[in-house]
Amino acid sequence: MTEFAELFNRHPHNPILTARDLPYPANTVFNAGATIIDGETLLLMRVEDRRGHSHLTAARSSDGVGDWRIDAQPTFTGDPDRYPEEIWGVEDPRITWLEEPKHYAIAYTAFSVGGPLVSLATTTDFRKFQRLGPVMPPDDKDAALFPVQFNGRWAMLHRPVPAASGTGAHIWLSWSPDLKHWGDHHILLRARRGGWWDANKIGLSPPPLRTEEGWLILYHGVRVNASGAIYRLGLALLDLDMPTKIISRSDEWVFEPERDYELFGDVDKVVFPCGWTQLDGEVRIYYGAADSRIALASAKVADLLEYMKATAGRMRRDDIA
Ligand code: M1P
Repeated sequence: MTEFAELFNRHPHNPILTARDLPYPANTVFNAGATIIDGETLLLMRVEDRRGHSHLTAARSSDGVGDWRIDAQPTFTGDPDRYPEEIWGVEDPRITWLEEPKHYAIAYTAFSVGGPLVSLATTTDFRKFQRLGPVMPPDDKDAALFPVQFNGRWAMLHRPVPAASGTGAHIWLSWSPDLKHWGDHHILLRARRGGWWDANKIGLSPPPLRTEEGWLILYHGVRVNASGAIYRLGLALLDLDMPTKIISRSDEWVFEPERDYELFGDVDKVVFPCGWTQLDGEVRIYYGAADSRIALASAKVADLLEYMKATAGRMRRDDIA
C-alpha cells in the first residue's frame, strides 16, 4: 500500500468540458491534447460526431479551467481524399512544442481501414496544419514526441499492438533523423503480467514532461476483469540524456476512475489524459473521463518526483518480463 496521500487533486468544476459546450452537435468530447500558447491554455479536443467518427477541435481559455472559446467548426478533420488512412477519423492528439524548429508537433491516431495508426502534423497556431502523414503502420497509437533531439535524432514513444495475441501491448521508443522516417524500434516500458493493474496492455498518456530529475512519463494501464476494462494511470521516470534508460516506475497506480463522470459514459471506468501543462511547479492534467467528457486534475511536480524516488527500485524484473 502506498504511504502517500493522493498525488492528484481533481478540479471542483469537473467535468470542465462536455459535448453541450460545443457550438455544434456532437456525441462526446474527450482525450484532448494540451499546451500553452500566447499565454492561454489550448486544448485540442477529440470530438466524436454522431456517426461515431472523431475530429479535433481547439478550445482556448485564459485560466485553463473555464470560459472556453471553442472553434465554431471542427479545427482538424480527417482528409481521406489525400490521406486515406484517415477514413474513419482522427483521434487522441498529443502536442509537443519542438524547441527547434519552433513549432508544435501533433501525434494523433488515424483510424484507417487496416486499423489505427500513428500520424504526425505540425502547426504554429492551431489554425493551419502541415501533415507529415502516417509514420507507423497499424495497429499503433498512443504516440508522442520528445521536444528535443538526442544526438541529432528525434525520439517518439508509441504503442504497437502485436498480431500475436498474448504477448502484450507495450510502449516502444523509436528514432528518426527527420520526423518522417522512423527506425531503431525497441520496447521501452513493458506491460506487466498476471494480476498487475497494468498487465497485458499499457499506453503513453500525455507527452513526456521534462523535469530536473528526468523525463516524467504518465501512462495508462488496462486491467480487464469480469465487468470489463479499467483504465488507470501510473508513472515512470526516464533519464534526461538517454531516454532509453528507465530510472523508476511506479508499482501502484496513481490515479483511477472514482467519480461518476469517470465511471459512467460511452466507455465506463476510463481516465485517459492526452495532455498536460506545467506552470509554477504544478502540472495540470486534462483527461478524457469515461470517453465522454474532459476533466482536470493537478499535482505538484515535486510531489510526483518524491513519489518516484520512494518507489524506485521496487519493480521486480520478473514481474515485467
Ligand atoms: O476506451 C478507452 C480508450 O481506448 C483506446 O485506448 P488504448 O488503445 O490505449 O486502450 C482508445 O480508443 C482511446 O481513445 C480510448 O479512450
